[in-house]
Amino acid sequence: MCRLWHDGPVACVAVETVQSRVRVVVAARTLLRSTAGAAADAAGGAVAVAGGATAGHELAVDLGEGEDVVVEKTVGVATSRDLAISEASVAAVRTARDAPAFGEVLAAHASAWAELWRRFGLDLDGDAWTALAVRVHLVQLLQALSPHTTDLDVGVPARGLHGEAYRGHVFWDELFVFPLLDLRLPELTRSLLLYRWRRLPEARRRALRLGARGALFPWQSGSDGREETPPELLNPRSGRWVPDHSARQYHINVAIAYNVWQHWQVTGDLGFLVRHGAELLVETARFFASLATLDPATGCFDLRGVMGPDEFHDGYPDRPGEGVDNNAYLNVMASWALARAGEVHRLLGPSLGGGLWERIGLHEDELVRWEQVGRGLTVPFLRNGLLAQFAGYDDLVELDWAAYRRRYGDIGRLDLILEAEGDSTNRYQVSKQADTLMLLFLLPAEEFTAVVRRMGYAFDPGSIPATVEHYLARTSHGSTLSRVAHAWVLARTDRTRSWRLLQQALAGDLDAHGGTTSRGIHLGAMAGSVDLLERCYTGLHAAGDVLHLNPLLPDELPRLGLVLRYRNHVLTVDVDHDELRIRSAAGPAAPVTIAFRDDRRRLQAGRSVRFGLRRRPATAGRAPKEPLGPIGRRRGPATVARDG
Ligand code: IFM
Repeated sequence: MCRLWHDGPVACVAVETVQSRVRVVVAARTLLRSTAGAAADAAGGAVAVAGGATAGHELAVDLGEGEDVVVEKTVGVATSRDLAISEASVAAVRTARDAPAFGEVLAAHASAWAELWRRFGLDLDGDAWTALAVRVHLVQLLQALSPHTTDLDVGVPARGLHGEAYRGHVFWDELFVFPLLDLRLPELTRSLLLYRWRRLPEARRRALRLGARGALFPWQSGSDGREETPPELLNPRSGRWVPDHSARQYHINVAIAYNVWQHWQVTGDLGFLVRHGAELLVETARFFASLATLDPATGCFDLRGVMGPDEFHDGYPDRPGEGVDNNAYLNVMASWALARAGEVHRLLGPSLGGGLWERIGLHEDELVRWEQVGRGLTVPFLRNGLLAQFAGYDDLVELDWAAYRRRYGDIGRLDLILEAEGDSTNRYQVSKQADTLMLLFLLPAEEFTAVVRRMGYAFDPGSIPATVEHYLARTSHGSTLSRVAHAWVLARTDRTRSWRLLQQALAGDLDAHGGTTSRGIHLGAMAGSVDLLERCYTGLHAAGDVLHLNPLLPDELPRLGLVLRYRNHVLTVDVDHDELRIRSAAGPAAPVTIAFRDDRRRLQAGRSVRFGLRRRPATAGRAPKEPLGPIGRRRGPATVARDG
């Protein structure tokens, strides 16, 4: 539907989206002004016209020689989903008609951006290119997600609002976006989490279709949260349509649970946890608990037929499309999510949570099952003792990376290259993007170690650097998210390589040559690369009631300044290679605890704390080797035989 008309001096166009029937109205006012001051007739000079396929203004102005004329066009936009309006056309026309003159509109715009920069700015010493790239990323992020978004029922489209790629669909990319927003504009994260919460009924239906309980969020979705991953994708190299099984990426649930937990840790917003967060945690955990199957041979629980973030393996070579078994990232994070759901259940208890537990029919025996499954999920290991991406990963063939690089140059999308050769990535030890290493992207080494040990494995955190090298050598970085995650996991062991990967991540959409930026920016990588500077290089981590910082800036970054929101405090964080300074603005926030390693201090609003930092060797910051705590069931690195 498209309607064109004019309402007095305002020219209007109304359109309606085909399926969802959202009405969008654009109304324009045009003013003419002679710079000589002798007023061209503003109202009479621009006449609104509408008809046929156009709506606009006809302009007539008499100008003397050497005289300039200013044409000022102001547009009002309204949609049928806007709040506090009567009807979209009425709202758009009134906005355009009553808008102040350009100077005033510009001043309001500049002041809104100044406020955004106060909220989102990063003060980077040293490298002008990095500072510029960060600002470009933040501008793009704020085009898609801003304070305007907080009142809307919207999610995080993977390619922003910038292009048609992925049809505007929402994936798991918010996992790379929310941590930044939590510390800058937490009310926005809350609103984006509510977008997921409102779609729980659809996610429950999806879980049910798989014969499971709880909720399974869609891998790709749009307006109503139903699974919308297209069944096939076109390989432009071969011209063939190839089946797309990526909807087996049930780790989408992990992303949502993790974001709920982070939001709770950073904001301490109990109201959010009670009303929305707890239900998301419980329903996502419930799904994993019911999907898990007990293997009588090992006494362990398995998650079978899944895909990890690495989209190169949708099954074993002889069973393509059927998913793989026991993806380490999924199993460990599912265990983590089950533990968080149990923790929230205990925390809210019957007084705060009673209504919810009753409404969703949560029974004691489920809590027992969460505990059993959370502790009993299989963690696969390679024959060399390192974590395996999934069961049977090292039965796959090693790729000759050098040969493929020589032949094709950019081999990011090895899946497409191999398919065009009549081969498949399913046969090889290759990853499109961080998969196993996502564990170290999400969990600090100490927490990761504790989770795996709770699952009964005598895990040695000293194996982490070798694990990082193992998977980095087998990753093609076919997703822009990959470099962000890898720069993160290298930050403590190889700062130079971490910085290099960050620079590549920052360049992703800036050097659009040959890329897909013309079809939309990569929102996850954009926000994630800024978050890397903010949280990874400062070692910032909110856990319990403590804000931990453990900065280790790369040599290329002499100083970093941030302004963060944490538990109602506005914190100015200033860090260089010698000192960490944190000042809390005066205000009503209750004191919080800030920790630099073991040094914990209370910080009141209006006061500051300082910590001296000692330069450490490049390997510092690894999880300490602790003696194993009491573990009920202890298993050595499991060798998981692959079926079929
Ligand atoms: O969500 C990502 C996925 O991890 C890799 N392919 C692109 C998706 C959308 O950004």
